[in-house]
Amino acid sequence: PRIVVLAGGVGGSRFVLGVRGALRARGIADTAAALTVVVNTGDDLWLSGVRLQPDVDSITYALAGVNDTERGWGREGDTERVNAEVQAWGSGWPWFTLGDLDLGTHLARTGWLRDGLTPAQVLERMAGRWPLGARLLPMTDAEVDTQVVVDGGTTMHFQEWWTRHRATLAPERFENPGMDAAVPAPGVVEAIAEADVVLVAPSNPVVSIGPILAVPGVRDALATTVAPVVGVSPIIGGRVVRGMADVCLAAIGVETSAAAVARHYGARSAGGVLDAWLLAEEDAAAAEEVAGAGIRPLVAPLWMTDAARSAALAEAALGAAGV
Ligand code: GDP
Ligand code: FO1
Ligand code: CA
Repeated sequence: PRIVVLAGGVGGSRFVLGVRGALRARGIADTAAALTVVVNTGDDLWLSGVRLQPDVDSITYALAGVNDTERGWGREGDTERVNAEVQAWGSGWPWFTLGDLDLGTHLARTGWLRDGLTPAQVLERMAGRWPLGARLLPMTDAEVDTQVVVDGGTTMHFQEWWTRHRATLAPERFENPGMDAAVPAPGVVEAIAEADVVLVAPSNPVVSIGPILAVPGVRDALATTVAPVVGVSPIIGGRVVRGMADVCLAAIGVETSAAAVARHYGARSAGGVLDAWLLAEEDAAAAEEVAGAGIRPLVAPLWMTDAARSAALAEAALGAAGV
């Protein structure tokens, strides 16, 4: 089957690992030919002269098996010698750490960008280092970093709001300057059009999936593909599993519940993006509400606590689409 996954960082990478695992369990050796991941680049930023792509790197490192699984970002066993020196110069942010190995990625990426490669070309080159078992596409080649407007009108980069302030400043809204002029990266629209199924990973609906859907052309591609679009709830038992997605949801007026997130994405039959929605057993009571919104509800175990559970979840999502 040809599978497209829309994904952010931590939730996205666990789910993508699950899809790759499910394909392998089916005996598919060349999973890269079957699996395309459209990755959020709304978290990206320039810092100390290098381009950071947190969600892209989380997925790349996770598929390569070199990620720090505790923190959910960066490289396993990384050190911080260079970071200490950069900060001693007063460069960067004192509350934001760039690991030594991670910096190698940012330097290589920035060098290729300066050589004139597009972000999609850079990612293709970077992905070639490891047998990732998936094709990774940035959602767009445009720089559409997320800005957060907080109470009082102050605007800051999403990373400052998320990492420095831990989402404690009430957000008024999220903005992606330049988004109106952005286009999907090469291959994104084609992959969606030619897919047998599109999966929306259990990622942050506002700042991970939101920016992907906001790239002009992506919603149209989802509306017109013959592939079913199946989403997986990032909310289990009315709670975000990890992180501060609840604060993001509140800012856009969406309750932290599996049903509310499904209604926020909307039914494809009513101008939204979903045909089906996987809910946790803990949220089974919300199935009726999801069905009422025109989205087919399916109850499944949604905890991605290990590779086997993640693969079982991915298999359930594929099964929901009949692929
Ligand atoms: P980020 O970019 O690193 O913030 O990660 P994502 O946006 O891809 O995913 C963050 C979301 O993943 C969180 O809001 C969690 O609700 C969700 N998540 C994390 N672990 C799990 C899990 O085991 N199961 C489900 N269903 N969602 C999860
Ligand atoms: N998150 C932190 O909480 N503290 C950090 O110092 C930090 C550094 C960092 C460096 C590179 C990178 O790709 C990600 C990094 N993250 C860090 C994670 C990141 O800020 C966010 O969790 C995501 O952007 C949200 O998806
Ligand atoms: Ca993210």
